[in-house]
Amino acid sequence: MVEMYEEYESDKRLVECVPSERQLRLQQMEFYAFVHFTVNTFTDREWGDGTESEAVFDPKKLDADQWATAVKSAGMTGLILTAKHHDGFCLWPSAYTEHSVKNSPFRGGRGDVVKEAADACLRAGLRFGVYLSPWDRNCPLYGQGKPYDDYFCAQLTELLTNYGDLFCVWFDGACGEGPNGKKQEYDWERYYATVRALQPEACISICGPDVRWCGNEAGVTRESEWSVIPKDMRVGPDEGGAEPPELNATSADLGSRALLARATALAWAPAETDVSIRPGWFWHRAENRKVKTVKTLADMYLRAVGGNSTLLLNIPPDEDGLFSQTDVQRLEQLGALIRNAFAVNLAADAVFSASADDGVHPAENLREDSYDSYFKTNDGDNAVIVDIRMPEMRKVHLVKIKEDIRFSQRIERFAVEYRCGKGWKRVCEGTTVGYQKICRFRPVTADELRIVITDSRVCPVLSHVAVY
Ligand code: FUL
Repeated sequence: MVEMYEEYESDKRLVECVPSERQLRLQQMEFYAFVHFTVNTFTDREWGDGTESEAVFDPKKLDADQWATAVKSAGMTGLILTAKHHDGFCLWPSAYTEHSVKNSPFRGGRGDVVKEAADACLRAGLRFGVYLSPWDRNCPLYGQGKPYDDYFCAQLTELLTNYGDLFCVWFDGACGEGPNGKKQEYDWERYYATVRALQPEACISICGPDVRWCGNEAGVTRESEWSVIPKDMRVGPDEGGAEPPELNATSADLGSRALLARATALAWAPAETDVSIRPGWFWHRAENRKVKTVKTLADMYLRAVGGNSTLLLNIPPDEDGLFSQTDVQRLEQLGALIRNAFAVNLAADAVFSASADDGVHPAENLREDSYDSYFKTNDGDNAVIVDIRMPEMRKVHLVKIKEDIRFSQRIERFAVEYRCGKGWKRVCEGTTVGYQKICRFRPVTADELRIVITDSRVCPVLSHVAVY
């Protein structure tokens, strides 16, 4: 083993990069909701400028249980609420500003939307998280350095201590000018330390170390989504000495072997695909007929959740404080579609075998969807064929493959084939697998399928394979 690792020195670095427990938990949540709600909902804007009167915030029928029920119906596992967007208006009665629900007509000035949402999530069995924009276009302290950081951390502390366990604190990267025309340099390390101290299990997302923005707001997950990327997005020159690329969240390649070889340090940074069910993040009457179709949403779901990313789908409440009926219906239909598609695992009674294993972790371990057991080959065996023999001919169109990412992300190239007479026909080819790959293809009728792994950074470790 030791000799092997010396031989594979550069690959060893890759497999040592693994998710933290909080990252693994969030990845397993797979699909969760974003809820964008603030004064913008009433002023018909996407970005408020901070001058809005608190009086405009008046959702007369707000019912967070309606949100939670709809979110649940889609099969989502959590909800992240915009506690404060760029306009600086707080959906909770913060003690540090007058620009909040406490000066609005909502519940006679005694309301707290964050509390109502957190409680509704608890009742519905959803996990709860908060979005907090560091960019604050209302706060007079913004742009003054430490005084604003003090203000921000005080508000963060309110959110981290009064609303139960949070699964995520979502820091938006947008940074513009405040009311006095100045920009603020955020003291990120201090913000992170505050979250870690008060909610150590919460992931710090996007502008934070735990979850990576997929790089667009259109719901497009990369074909090859890597969870191991260069730490701080910095790499050295290539072999020819060419200038290092400027990497950021939108770069096409964040995790190829060639790129990682030039990185001084690596980080586990799982992708999150965020997208709104409507064109805007906030509710606008003019977009009531532009709610994404179930087909579009299902495609995004398969591409993200089936492409080594989580999916964060935004549903904005309207002026009444409710999800609109169209949105609610789409969520219900999407949920039904997903539940039906994955209702019966056609490989549950199949015989699993492999061209090789390490003698301790056989292919039969792939039947169970759990990390209690896994399938693994010997060190150095980076190509392997996993065979799935079902007891009869069955019509299949989806194959789900999961790496055991506690051992990092290893697979670089694979294909799925089915037996056709004496030969094999390929139905899909892919690159990364990671937490979960869902391969979709035209339905075929077969009693035997196989997964051909042709390239892996080190010996592959899989936790589960299912067929639908
Ligand atoms: C962006 C913001 O500017 C948008 O308004 C929205 O909140 C999106 C999720 O993040 O940076």
